[in-house]
Amino acid sequence: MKNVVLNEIFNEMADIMEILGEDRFRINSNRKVGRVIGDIATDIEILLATGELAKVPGIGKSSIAKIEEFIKTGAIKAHQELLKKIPPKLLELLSVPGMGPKGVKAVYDKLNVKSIAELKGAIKNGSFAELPGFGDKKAAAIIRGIEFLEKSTGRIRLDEAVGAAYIVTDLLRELAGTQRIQTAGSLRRRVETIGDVDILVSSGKSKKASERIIEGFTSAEFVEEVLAAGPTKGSAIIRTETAPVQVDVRVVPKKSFGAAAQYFTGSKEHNVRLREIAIKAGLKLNEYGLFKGEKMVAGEDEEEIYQELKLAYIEPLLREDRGEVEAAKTNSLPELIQVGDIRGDFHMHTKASDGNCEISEIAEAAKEIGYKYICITDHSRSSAIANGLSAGQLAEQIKQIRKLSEKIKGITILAGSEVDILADGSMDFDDKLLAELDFVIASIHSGMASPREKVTKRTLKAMDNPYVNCIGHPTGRLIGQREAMDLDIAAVIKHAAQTQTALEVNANPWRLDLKDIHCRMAIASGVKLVIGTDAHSIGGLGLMGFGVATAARGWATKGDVLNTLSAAKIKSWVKSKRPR
Ligand code: DGT
Ligand code: CA
Ligand code: CA
Ligand code: ZN
Repeated sequence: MKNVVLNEIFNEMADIMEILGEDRFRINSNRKVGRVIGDIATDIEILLATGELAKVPGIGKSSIAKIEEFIKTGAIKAHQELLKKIPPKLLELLSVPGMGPKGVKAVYDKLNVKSIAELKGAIKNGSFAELPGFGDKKAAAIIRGIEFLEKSTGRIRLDEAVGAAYIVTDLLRELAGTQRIQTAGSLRRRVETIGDVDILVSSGKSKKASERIIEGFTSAEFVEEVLAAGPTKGSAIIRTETAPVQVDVRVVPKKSFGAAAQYFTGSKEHNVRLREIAIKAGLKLNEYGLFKGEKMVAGEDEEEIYQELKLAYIEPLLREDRGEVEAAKTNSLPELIQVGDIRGDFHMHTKASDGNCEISEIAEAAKEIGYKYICITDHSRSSAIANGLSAGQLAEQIKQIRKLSEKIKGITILAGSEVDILADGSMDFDDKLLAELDFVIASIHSGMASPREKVTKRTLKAMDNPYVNCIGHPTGRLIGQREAMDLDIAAVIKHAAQTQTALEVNANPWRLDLKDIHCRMAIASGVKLVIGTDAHSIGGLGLMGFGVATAARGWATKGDVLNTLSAAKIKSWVKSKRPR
């Protein structure tokens, strides 16, 4: 669909004209065309072909000619001409939070600033702050904007997005006229990183109600910058505890709420497949509903859309066009694992290593969640910075755990360890001690930058140990901070299947390791997954949902995940790998 890129081109033309100080009327008209195109859900090529585009308010003859030109040639001459009139890096200034076309025009005209680098210079030498209407405060805000831009890849972690969505939905719930609220986009699909947060709200019939909701959102105290505000859509950067986050709020009519939820949940690729199915069935699917001619056949609830397309309902977690549409046709979708299926948590740290609570405290908290068991897995001695336990300390801890597990009723405390895999692939503790444990996670915490062959061999060798039950955070990545090891994942999965070793889905949103597609590969090879929160505090136990969602995005069912078994079954599973 060319709508998105056309929306960008018209906006860019308006921006350049504004920077160049051209005619106000023509600037506004381009901006309006951009916005209208951005709001249209139907493919603009179809609208053009059917002549319907001429009927869309706000798009005049000359704009239609430009759109036609773009569809035929892939470019618009007027746009190319405008680009030639400005220095090549000038438009990058617009990506700095707080810099709009007016600001860019001012620094370009008066200070001859042509790039972000030059903007930084102008702020440092004080000339920026001296511009009329700017000042020190504005200069400081722009510097923060540049720093943010330099730091960010533009995508945020899942937990940051969840936090931002809470802030906004809490407000929306308070606003009069709000009926239903639904987070959509990549956040609803629980993708490992999020570009922006999408939220849908259904409102009553009146236009006023919708405007009030958008107004309420864009004027909220947590809003740092309003990017766009229209009658049914608002887009803003909001402040959160960690990072600035872009949030898009759309108000949709009640009768279209399900269709909008379906459309804006995406993914784009999934939507394209659905639209094809609709067309084949002589129907039309867009964000307003599923239509047969003029008649709406579904729209208020998402389930109806799938039903009317003769598909089983597809969970948002699966909507990536990775085979889910085919499976829905033949009613062979997996029954995905859910948080409610989880009976225990396998990975957590206490005060004994680098955690911040006692075994008894974390056990009580786990019991509160409803778990039947937990496994205490403090670090081993080689993880010195994480205050790893010596062999003697672990032996003591095992005794302590046995006593506590007796004493605290209603939950079983398993004795485990997160044992370092040493450089040669051997274990940080000897087999005799490992044999005393109920469950052993083996993890790499050093030498992660080593070549592929080395890190792979090291991991395979660890799995050969009959006391190793699981490889912790197998690739070692930290999202946005550290690359994954260059691991031969296929080899690791194959060996895990051969050695009856589970692979961890580390639920910490910094890790989500294994990631979704690797979970799917593991499951296909019959490898069991273990979901561990890697909690270092009581609150950390609450991260389980991220791990469950990641496994489910890899099509995991209850049977693929060890956490759904009873403690007794876990013990017999562990026993079956050990020498008799
Ligand atoms: P993100 O924000 O980059 O993490 O990813 P999404 O999936 O949230 O993408 P976003 O925010 O651009 O759009 C939200 C959803 O809206 C997207 O998943 C599918 C739908 N959507 C947006 N643009 C288009 C489009 O041009 N065609 C179709 N079919 N769907 C679109
Ligand atoms: Ca999004
Ligand atoms: Ca969005
Ligand atoms: Zn850990």
